[in-house]
Amino acid sequence: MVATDNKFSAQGQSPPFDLCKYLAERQALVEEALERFLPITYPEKIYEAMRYSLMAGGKRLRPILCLATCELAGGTIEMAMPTACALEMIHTMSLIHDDLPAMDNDDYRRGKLTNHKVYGEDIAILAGDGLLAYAFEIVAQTENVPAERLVQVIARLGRAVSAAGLVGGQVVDLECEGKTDVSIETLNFIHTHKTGALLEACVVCGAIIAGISVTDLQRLSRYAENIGLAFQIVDDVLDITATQEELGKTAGKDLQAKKATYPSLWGLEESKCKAQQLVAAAKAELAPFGENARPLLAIAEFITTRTN
Ligand code: GRG
Repeated sequence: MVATDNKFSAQGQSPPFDLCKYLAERQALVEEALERFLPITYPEKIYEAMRYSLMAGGKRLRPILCLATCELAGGTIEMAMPTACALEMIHTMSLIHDDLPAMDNDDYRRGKLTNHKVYGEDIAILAGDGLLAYAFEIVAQTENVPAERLVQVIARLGRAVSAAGLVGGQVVDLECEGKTDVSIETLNFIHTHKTGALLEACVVCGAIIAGISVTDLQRLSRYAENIGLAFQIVDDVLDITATQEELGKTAGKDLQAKKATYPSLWGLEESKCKAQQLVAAAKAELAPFGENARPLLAIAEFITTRTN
């Protein structure tokens, strides 16, 4: 390893970016911070239910994106960690509610029984609500970040989860259930809101915490929009091509429910191709950031190569 690094520095090049190592290190930091933020206290039942889904693994892509953009924009991991954890709490609450019988009615998530299967629907709804509320509290209590930046972050998070974001996307998704004539415009609306809005918030909030310029924020926002849609296209592809073990949730659910997906509109190969084009467009937005953008470039690549 040292010899390889020396070879690259002798040629004036950086060694290849090790995404696996980077993700593993960041995942460990996020797990540790989440553990600290959510100890079990009275009433134990609700904290246990919140922790059951929050600490159940997952790629931790959202907090890692937030940390990465904060560092890219000159901030530190410590500055972004409360917001990174808040984003993971919001994401987890959306998964808990998405899995409820009134929504997607799923039995498995992150390789485990879904929250309502273990704790019942009443507690699962409250566990989601508890995570959502706590997310905003911990952002507001962030230390060593100017209050005006935190206010912007809170506004962005609020919008991302609102009817202008996740909630709106989910509503249109529910409306489209059982329809065979869902247009590509409607499908794009669903996913830019259901999946894209929170991924964009991750990227944008990390950068706001570090005090980025408006122009650079717009660039990162376009990067996020592109990876957000690519992420969902790959999600639809994996629903067809991956196993339940790989996904940690029921595979083939979209086909079974005759749901409109990118592969159902475009076919598998075209969908993969579109995801790659979006990733290329995302990467192009990072050009002005040079070497500092290596983690975000590698994460964009990971979106299309992931297997779960
Ligand atoms: C936010 C108030 C509020 C309500 C929630 C239920 C709902 C409204 C929205 C659904 C949002 C949803 C579940 C979108 C799907 C996003 C998605 C692709 C999830 C899978 O993400 P991964 O692969 O999962 O990153 P892991 O487990 O790795 O974190």
